[in-house]
Amino acid sequence: MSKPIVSILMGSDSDLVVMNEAVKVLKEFQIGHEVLILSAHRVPEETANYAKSAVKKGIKIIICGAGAAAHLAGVIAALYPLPVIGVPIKSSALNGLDALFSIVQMPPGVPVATVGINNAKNAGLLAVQILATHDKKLQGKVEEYKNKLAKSVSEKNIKLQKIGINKYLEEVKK
Ligand code: RP5
Repeated sequence: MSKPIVSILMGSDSDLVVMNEAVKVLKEFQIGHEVLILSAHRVPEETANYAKSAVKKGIKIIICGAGAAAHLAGVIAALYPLPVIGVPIKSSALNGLDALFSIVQMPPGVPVATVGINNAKNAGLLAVQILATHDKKLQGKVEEYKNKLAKSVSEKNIKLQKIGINKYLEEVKK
């Protein structure tokens, strides 16, 4: 894998299963990346140092996943000048709504592009799309990905019309 240009950060190793969906996307599109556990609350200085040194290391986008009082993405965005994508993680009694509000409600001037609760896959795809704005080859791969997505829906429709709702439901349940 090439030099990391996207970072995937998360507040705890308990976020890893969710955040691995972003890792999978970056692997699929062959984007160099690094994965680290950093916490705005538990290791604040290390987190700040990472944000301050990321540009020098060649990092172009940082994806941050955190649950509960999720401040990781906001703290990174306060110190890092390039795009930050936040993934709210469902890890507390409030089912991720706490993390969603903590990540999305940034003050004007410090944006965090926030995806849906636990939707690390979309965070990975958004990072790829941002990189594709200045990379024609990558843009082609994103177009190919979207065509495949559309094709899979068409195939589902063909099947649904062919076998009917009841049989389709049986197959989906399997
Ligand atoms: C957050 O608290 C983490 O991002 C994680 O989602 C949650 C729970 O962390 P652990 O207690 O499992 O380490 O900071």
